[in-house]
Amino acid sequence: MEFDELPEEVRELIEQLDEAAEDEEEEAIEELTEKLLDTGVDMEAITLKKLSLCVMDGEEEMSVGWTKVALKIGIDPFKALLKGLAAGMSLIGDKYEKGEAFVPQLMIASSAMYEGMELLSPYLKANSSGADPSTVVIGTVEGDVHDIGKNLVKTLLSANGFNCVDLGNDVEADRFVEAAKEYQATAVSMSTLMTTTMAEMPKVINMLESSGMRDKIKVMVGGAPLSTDYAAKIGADVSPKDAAGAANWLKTTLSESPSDTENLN
Ligand code: B12
Repeated sequence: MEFDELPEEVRELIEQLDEAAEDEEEEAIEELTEKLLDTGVDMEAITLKKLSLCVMDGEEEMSVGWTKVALKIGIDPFKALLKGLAAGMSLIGDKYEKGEAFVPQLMIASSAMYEGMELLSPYLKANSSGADPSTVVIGTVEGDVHDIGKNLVKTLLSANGFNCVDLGNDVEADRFVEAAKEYQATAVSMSTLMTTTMAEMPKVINMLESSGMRDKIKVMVGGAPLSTDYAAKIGADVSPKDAAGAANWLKTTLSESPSDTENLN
């Protein structure tokens, strides 16, 4: 989707909608959305692209405005989150890695993502079968403060009916194990974005083993530097590639092996 290739009339309406979003003018947002729909243009593609660009540029009001558009035109809220808002974090992340963006821009971008995400959260409905929710202990490992991906995993797990105990970031290995025991967790989800902190993950798994909890608990690990090979090597159950994969894997696995969902005693 390249905006330059859109008809001029459409580009003008998009610009007006940007301004309405920036000024938080609800009625104008609604009206302009209708007008854009009337042009017959692919509004879903436009909105997803705009969501990612608003996050990349750290435009909080515009991110909220375009999230309203996404809801109005009925984009699946999970899609709006992952292919729109979160995709914008990846765009700014790539720029950062190329030296084209800096830490303050990353922080502003993440605020723009969270603003939109807050608006979506009531629509990210629990998708559980009515069974008691299983508990997942979730966190970013010790030494690592990156928590945007971890928060996405939490959002998707919660939306799928899991009860998440969020330990936050920079979490010491024994806190994962203590929380798993305290909350009788069915699974532990660990994130890390840095190669230097990956070795925290096997520590947690070894502790779960030595306390006799490992065979009753699923362990998911994730984050950009992780591979499925690494996950297998350290004895994790799986390393799905993204937040949606994590929620899907856990749901499927638990429904296939109900005995594994029994609480720890
Ligand atoms: C944003 C960011 C920051 C922000 C973090 C803000 C926050 N609250 O999280 C700030 C500015 C604080 C930061 C700090 C640092 N950062 Co930084 N940061 C990034 C950046 C640009 C984007 C990360 C991000 O949020 N991506 C978007 C999210 C959505 O993606 P994600 O976390 O990967 O999550 C997805 C998947 O990985 C997966 N996932 C995540 N967790 C889990 C868990 C499970 C179970 C599963 C299944 C899946 C899963 O699902 C998500 C998608 O759905 C990356 C570069 C990059 N392009 O990734 C560098 C990067 C991670 N940072 C890096 C570094 C080095 C640092 C610093 C040390 C300082 C520095 N020199 O920049 C400090 C770290 C201090 C510390 N002790 O932790 C390096 C790490 C290098 C390495 N390989 O070790 C990177 C790769 C940049 C680089 N190339 O230098 N950073």
